[in-house]
Amino acid sequence: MTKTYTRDYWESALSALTLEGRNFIGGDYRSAVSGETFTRIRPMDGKPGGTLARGTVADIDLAVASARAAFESGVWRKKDPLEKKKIMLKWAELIRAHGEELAMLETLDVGKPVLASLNVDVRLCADGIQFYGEMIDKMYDEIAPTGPSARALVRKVPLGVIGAITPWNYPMIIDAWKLGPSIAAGNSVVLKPAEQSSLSAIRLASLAVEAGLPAGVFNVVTGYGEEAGKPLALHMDVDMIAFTGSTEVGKLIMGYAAQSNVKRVALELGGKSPLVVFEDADLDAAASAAAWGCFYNSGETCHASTRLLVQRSVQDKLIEKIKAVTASDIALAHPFEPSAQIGALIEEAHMTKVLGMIAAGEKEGARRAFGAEQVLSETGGYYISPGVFVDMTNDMSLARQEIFGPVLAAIPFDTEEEALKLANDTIYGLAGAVFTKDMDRAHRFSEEIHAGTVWINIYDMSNFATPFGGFKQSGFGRDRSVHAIDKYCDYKTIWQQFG
Ligand code: TXE
Repeated sequence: MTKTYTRDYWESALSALTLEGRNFIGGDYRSAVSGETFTRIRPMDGKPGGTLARGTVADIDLAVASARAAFESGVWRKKDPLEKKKIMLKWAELIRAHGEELAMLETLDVGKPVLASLNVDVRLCADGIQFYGEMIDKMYDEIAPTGPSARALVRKVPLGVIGAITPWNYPMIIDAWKLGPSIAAGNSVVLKPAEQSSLSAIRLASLAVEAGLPAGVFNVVTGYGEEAGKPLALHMDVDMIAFTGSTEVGKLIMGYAAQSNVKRVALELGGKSPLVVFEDADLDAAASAAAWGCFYNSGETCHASTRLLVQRSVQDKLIEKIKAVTASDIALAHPFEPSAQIGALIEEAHMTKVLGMIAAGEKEGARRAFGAEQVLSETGGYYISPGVFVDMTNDMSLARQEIFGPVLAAIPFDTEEEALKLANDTIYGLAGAVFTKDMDRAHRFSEEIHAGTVWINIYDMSNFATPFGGFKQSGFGRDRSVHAIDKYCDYKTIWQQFG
């Protein structure tokens, strides 16, 4: 029987919840070495949320030492593969079993509807840990062709200590994208979650230990980017940084790696993804995809379909349909309301930034078709309604900058050639989509869009079997799929000469 969730249900669950905001190092909770904390303000109502350890270099040093000791001891990497798999699968089960609690933590931090946290974020986090757990006893090494006088083993070995720095838009999902493959490969991890969204990461770490993951294999240090993220990326004993966040900070991470120990780097950065609609497309399907693709998670999605390139002849009709879908399907409400499809933005400063970008866009001549206004201000939270701007050109700021709010920029085109040029006229290359009934054109076009993922007649469909990541300034390295394991490993040749 499916459970009915009401706002009252979540309110009372919240009052019973203990918020743990300390670091998790070496299998245990630890206050920051400095003793300092900071308070998270809840985006749904502007009230104080969890109190978190304000981690700095001293905490990073402790966590890296703990991760290194676990790695060197072999307590995890040398464990029987079947045993390791069982632990990862148990961890995934515990995540599911604590789904409501984790969903609540995610919603308190991020402001997204709690049912989305439960049905999407928690589910995909558990699925991710399970996916990589299941791989552990199915990974084979290679024997190179050498001739009969020698045997060369090509072993895929873990790198050592991985630093993961993650953002606030899908904390649990993105954490799982880093934790699953890196831990499955035998590494130890120090995770620095975004300062806005650390609660779920701390709980994931304690559940991992409960599942049997040895202490020190997965550590969490909370804190600000400059204070905790930077020392992690600069650390001489960290072998790799797996980062998801802004392109600006991604560039800094590359610099830190170069300035320290030439650690490896994988970056999943921003986007300004085009959704291209030709006049022969199914406009209802395109409208629904454009609205959900851009507005889901309040537009705080790196691969959001923020640029709508639409053939001029169907522009007005499509915008009307997007307006209708948004009004009927994408309810904006307090995150505990069962009807809510989207909730609050991450924080007041971000809401102010998004409103500023909207105002600047209007000054440049972008015309508001609907929405994109601050709403529900009486709640104390940070809400912007989904909105569309029309009469745009691709050089306007709303079409170029990653807004990370529910704002869609509609740009008309006349020919296929022009559409392709516009689609690729961006510094980013994370995702894109094409809507047309002409399958030759769909495939021609999807081959030519410079992006890590291209959808045909749909938006934002994926599963764990598909790699995710970007071209150009959207970064490099892939999360998800069996290929994600590769970046947490290296090849080692062991040559044996006979006779
Ligand atoms: O990201 P940051 P912010 C984009 C989006 C958003 C903008 C700013 O456009 O509006 O970035 O968001 C850590 N050394 N994306 O400011 O700063 C930080 O603590 C080491 C796209 O939150 O990149 C957090 O853990 N670490 C994106 C993580 O980096 C540092 C998701 C991301 O924060 C650091 C989020 C430093 N000097 C934002 N400075 C996506 N690709 O999905 C910060 N951090």
